Amino acid sequence: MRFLAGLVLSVHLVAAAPVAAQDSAFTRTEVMIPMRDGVKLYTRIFTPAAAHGPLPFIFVRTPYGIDGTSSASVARGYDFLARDGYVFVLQDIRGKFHSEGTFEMQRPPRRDRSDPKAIDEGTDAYDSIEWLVTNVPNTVARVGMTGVSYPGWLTAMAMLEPHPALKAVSPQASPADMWMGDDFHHNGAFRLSYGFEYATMMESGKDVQQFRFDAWDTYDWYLRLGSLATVNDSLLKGTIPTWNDFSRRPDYDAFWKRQAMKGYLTRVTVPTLNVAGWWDQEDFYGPITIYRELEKHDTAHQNFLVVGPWNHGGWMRGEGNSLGPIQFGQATGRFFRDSIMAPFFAQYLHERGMVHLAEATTFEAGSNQWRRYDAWPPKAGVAARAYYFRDGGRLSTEPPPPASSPAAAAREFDSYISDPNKPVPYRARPIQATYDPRGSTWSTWLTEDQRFVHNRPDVLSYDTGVLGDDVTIAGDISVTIQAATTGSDADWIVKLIDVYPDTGMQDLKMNGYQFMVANEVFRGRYRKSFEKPSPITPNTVTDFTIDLHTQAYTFKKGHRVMVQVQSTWFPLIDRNPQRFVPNIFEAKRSDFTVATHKVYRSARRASKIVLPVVAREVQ
Ligand code: PG9
Repeated sequence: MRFLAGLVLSVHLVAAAPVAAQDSAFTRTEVMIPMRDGVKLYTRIFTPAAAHGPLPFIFVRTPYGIDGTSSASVARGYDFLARDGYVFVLQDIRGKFHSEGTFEMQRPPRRDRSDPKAIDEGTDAYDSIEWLVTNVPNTVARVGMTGVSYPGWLTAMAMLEPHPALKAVSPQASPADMWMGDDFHHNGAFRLSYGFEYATMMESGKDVQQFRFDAWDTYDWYLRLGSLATVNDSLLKGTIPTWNDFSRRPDYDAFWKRQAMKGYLTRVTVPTLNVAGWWDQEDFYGPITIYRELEKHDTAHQNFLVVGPWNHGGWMRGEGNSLGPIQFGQATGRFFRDSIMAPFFAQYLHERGMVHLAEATTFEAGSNQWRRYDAWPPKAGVAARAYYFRDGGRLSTEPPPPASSPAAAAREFDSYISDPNKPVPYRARPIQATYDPRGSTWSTWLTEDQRFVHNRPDVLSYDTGVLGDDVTIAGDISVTIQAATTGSDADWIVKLIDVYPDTGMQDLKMNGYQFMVANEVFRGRYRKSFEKPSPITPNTVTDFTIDLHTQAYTFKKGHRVMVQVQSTWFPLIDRNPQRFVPNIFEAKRSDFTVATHKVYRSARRASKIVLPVVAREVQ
């Protein structure tokens, strides 16, 4: 989440007729724009005070409130666009802050298109654009929409059936599928802390309200909750619709599928600049998925991808020289804004200049270089290379040799005890609430040094040893775990890590730093079907294939490639009881059981990570 201006100011009086206020760079006008069903949406229009010719629009819709926006914050936040001359328009969406109507978390597209009064976020964008191009003086009917995360998703919704004046969009960090890979679940594993805190924040009132924890370290707080079956009885009393959806719809059912963008992305309607951050703690799956889905239909070559070394929305603020302690040696955010996003909108809205945007522009951290590709994942110059889990914690391109006997093969595994009552924390404690205004490490947790869990008895590690050459990857990463559990359900969390050299780093804490390059969780019950979970047969080796998504990264000579495997990641992911129950939200306290997990690394039962390694001549 990202508040537009970082501030939420006192409530303004909103009149039905336009109200204009003059401040430095822009003239601000506040209007209530009527939608097709009569609901009115609160909108602020910032017109450049010194504008000459008629100008196009940049339009941002948000559920987070526009009270905090002022001429100064627009001039500051959109400086790189303002230079080209735009009328900026910001709007509270339906049901939030000063807008009328009812908020629905990621309202899906309307079912009945023949009903002229049926609405969705796309029609609200359409009706707003119609009003703007008709009513705002000294403008041209050319509109660009953009936004990060929820506003990014609103941008994507607007492009499905675009108003004719919508000429370009940049959906940034937009979720695409909340059950499969974005804020609320990953592969069906529930993102407990984010899901709980976001749903309560958005649905406790018309504004946004942080849930008040009576603990600074939410690790303890969530553990004390016990089974999630208690949440509605003891805390929420059924008042948070999204929590009710979480708890009643644990599987990938029609509700989650209808909400997901995938099925709607059947054409590229306007030039589209998709933006993602490699270390986005909320929505990385979404923008990559939207790009890929649109790409299938991009006959006119209007669909582009940019991925940089950023956290959630990091490209829109600051210089982007670093993230957490990781250095990139250049102003990656500034580069994106000035050299990609501003020229993109200038081309399509001002019809000025031609950006020679590559199909995919990706930042390769490690070697710290921007790369331009004509496809993502790259189609040429990359070969899949398997790294096998081996004995002694080794990770090797050599597959395990055949064992001397079946009995010896049966001993070729590493095991750990996974105790859901003592889950592995996902970031170093104290784990402050996600958006705790007093401070929270949430926004950079993906860059944290994984040594804080390395060598825990319930975390396995495999590494290549010191690399003699750079290893650059570009494209998709996949993991296969051959594993058995004494329980009947289990989570598998896999982390791909760059281990920095033990000595020689100028910044002393970076010596031996374990930097997570990719990661994912897989909930074992969904290995056969996301719609119909099934128990794992205890003590039976089972194949789990996990998509670790996509990356561009160089593991430098002198570094090591490491993989860590664990079965809890708390409270990011809710605890799997490890005894199969139809709905984990209804598990009893007694269902949470200790299990022994075995990860196999024999010739017949090989566990491995497959990396898209860039061929030397292409590097
Ligand atoms: N990650 C946030 C979000 C987007 C869409 C739905 C739910 C949450 C956000 O930053 O807006």
